[in-house]
Amino acid sequence: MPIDDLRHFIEVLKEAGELTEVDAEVDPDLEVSEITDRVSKARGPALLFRNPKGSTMPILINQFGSMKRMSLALGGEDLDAVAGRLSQVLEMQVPQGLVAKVRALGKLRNLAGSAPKMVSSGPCQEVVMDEPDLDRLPILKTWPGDGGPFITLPVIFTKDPDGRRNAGMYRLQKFDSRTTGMHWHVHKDGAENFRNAAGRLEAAVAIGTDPATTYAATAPLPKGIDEMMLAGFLKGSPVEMVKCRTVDMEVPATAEIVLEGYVEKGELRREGPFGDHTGYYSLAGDYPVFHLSCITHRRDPVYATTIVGQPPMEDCFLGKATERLFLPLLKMTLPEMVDMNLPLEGVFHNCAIISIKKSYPQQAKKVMSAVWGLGMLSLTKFVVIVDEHVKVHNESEVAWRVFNNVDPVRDVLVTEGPLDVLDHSSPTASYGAKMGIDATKKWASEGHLREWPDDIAMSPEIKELVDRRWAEYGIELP
Ligand SMILES: [Mn+2]
Repeated sequence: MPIDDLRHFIEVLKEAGELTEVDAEVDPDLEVSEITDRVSKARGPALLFRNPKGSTMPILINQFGSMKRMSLALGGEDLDAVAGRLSQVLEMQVPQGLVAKVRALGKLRNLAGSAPKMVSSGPCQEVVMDEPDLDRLPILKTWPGDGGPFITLPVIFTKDPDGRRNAGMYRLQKFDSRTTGMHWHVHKDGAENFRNAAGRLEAAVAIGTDPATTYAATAPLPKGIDEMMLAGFLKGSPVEMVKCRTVDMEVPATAEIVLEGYVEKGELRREGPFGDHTGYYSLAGDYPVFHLSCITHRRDPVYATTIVGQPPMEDCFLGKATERLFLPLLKMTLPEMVDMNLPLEGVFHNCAIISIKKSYPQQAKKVMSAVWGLGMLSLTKFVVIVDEHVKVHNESEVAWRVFNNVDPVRDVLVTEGPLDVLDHSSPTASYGAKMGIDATKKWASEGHLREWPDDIAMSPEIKELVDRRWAEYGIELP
């Protein structure tokens, strides 16, 4: 059964033994963060704080914080299986022959069936606040050096000048009871909608959406593709949307809390610092101001949030879901690609390890160049290429291959281009140097002047012999 709202997901987590409820009073000012950080680092459960200090709204945090919960969030299926279904739907090739045509029609229906659906009313508007008042929400201050409290798991809706919707996730620093920052990075669709807006840009923020919708807002979809369609596909039923009350925007009907408002061209305010997912504070900067015109919510709303910091944290698993779901799509552009690992320590923008089936000289460098030109992957700082048989998720093996297979003069490519805005290592903000490392076996046709040695491996007959003999002795070998 599709998980249609956050409450349903809380039940699913409870049944799976993946939720701990906390009745003690906890302070949204740093205390929730310290508890969650420890639980996160120990790969512990999701947490529902029922009595946050200063608010009547319970806090749900760490809902995505393991591969198991990430998979439960998307319907309980293995993520590679979800990826397979997704790539079938998004594979828009010209049909060849009748059978392919019929199949393609089926796929199109599948995609259309995932489109969001307008409904006339929804629980997210059960309660309308007289005056928008953010003080009623248990918004966390997460680290001591933060510029204030931040809303960290919002699904933010804007429209482009043609009326096409975009959903993204950008942190919102609470400035006062009715204004926040709007921290959309320059490379994100929300920021582009703002650049293209005539003056005022309306926005709506859904907090506490069903987990597929929350995930979809973080997915690196090409511009113009509705994240709500992906959400509908992932959860197996269309996302129901209701019209906002004060802005021309639609929001998921079952969201726990909705903030409506606008950002104004030309108005910037200092935002940050913020203890970020890089494990460092992202520096304060000037960002647009989100003015609230209305807050609606469900009766007894649950406030969903997350904390970021030194990995591993909850966001690592949202990123891992993207790594798995988008791999088949990447392979359509890069058919030589076998597998990809975005290691947690690289916080997604800083490192991609990719295995390839190499068929011609310097193919590794071709793949690096492609990565630096592909959507949000283009921000990747380090790209490591290994041969097809190397297990990219075994980082010890990858390190071994890199340290032993690389001639730094020949096998390293240094270039420049856009970097994630959160990168602090570059002397300039939002762009800088990138490095590709070709750790594949080098061929004579790639100018390798000597013989390349084989991997050491025991012969299969001896392996089989040892398995058999030692089983007879009743001794278990590793
Ligand atoms: Mn988008």
